[in-house]
Amino acid sequence: MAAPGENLRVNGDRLWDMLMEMAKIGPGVAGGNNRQTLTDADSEGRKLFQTWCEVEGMTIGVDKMGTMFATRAGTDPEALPVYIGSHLDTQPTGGKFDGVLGVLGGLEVVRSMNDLGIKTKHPIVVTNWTNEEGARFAPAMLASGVFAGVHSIDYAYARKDPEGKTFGDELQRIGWVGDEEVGARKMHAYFEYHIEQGPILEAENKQIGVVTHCQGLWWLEFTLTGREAHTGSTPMNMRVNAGLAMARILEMVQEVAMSEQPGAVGGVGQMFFTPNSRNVLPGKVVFTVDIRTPSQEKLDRMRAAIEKRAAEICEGLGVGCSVEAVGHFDPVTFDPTLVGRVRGAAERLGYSHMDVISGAGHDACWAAKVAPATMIMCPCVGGLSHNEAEDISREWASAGCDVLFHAVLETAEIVE
Ligand code: HGY
Ligand code: MN
Ligand code: MN
Repeated sequence: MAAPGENLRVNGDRLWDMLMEMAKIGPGVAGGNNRQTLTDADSEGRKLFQTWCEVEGMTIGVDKMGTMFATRAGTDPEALPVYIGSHLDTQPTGGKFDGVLGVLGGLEVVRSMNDLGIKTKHPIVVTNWTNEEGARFAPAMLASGVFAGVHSIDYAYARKDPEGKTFGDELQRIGWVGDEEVGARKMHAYFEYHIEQGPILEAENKQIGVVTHCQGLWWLEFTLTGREAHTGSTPMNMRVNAGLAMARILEMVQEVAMSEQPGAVGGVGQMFFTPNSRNVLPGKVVFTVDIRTPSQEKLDRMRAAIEKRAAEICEGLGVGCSVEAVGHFDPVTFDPTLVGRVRGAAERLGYSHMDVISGAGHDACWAAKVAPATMIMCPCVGGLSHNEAEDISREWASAGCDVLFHAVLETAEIVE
């Protein structure tokens, strides 16, 4: 395929204005966003995205997981579309750019194509995946997982949030249950543009991350059962202390991850004590261990070690222990041809770049199971993400979108 001329660029100011406009929906308390999946704020963000797409002459399809597909027609109706996707849902204390940059960056590519009157053989479809974050309903990347055949839609609809509300009911409540069968769409290729969410690109002073792989992940949800008792009058030797067991397991997870350096992480972001009263020893503790590494061998070894040692810790304290894997994907290798187009676009455009492995999980990880897929990354300030202070520069945002523009045009085949 002929590569586009190096002078083709997106409208960076327009992209930035869209990002700031979307950031007004579901504001956080510290400058970021709390636009969690299937909330009213999520629905409002979806409507704004739909309006912007329709202004560009795109047609909107929605599937039964609520995922949105905005299509710009190609010249060959038989040609499979090139998809550009990411997510508009955020963490409870999320930033303005995680996921949103990829959806609105895709829309900016279409707007630039419209400005320049560019026609392509393959249609372009900009996608907003439902529940990428997995913050409210585990696991993460739920809708793209159903699309890729990893989860059934019944499993997805039954997932519950901490208040016991189900995914299916909440999707119905906000009025975003579409009519398309999930996964019926076929892709010619899939691109995802995303902030790095780590410190490497900024530290190496690179504008573009050429993403070759994504590390694998396990989310292991532990349920520890102790005995509720008075924190004051219960002698230490009579305690069945699930809280202590949890603390020792967290320390052990840190130790296991450190023993697998370099290139392995492990930690806990969420835990629930029951009854969660200051002067009652917890009868139940529920928490999710998140472990990740690009190495399949390390990933499996870490999971086995953590589950074995957690059982030993609990046995020693007389605490009940059960574990359920509530999230998983193996390390992902992205499509070398598409990765080469991203690298070639960065070079053609004169942007500094380096190959990176994605530390965070993305919908691209599941898209890669059903189509050639890859990612493009831009730096973020201090590598910070999943924090309301998440920040990027306008220059970084538009440089990455220029690379997306070129890689997509090369794949969708410009028609003169
Ligand atoms: O967990 C992740 O890596 C992503 O942010 N959902
Ligand atoms: Mn994301
Ligand atoms: Mn995220």
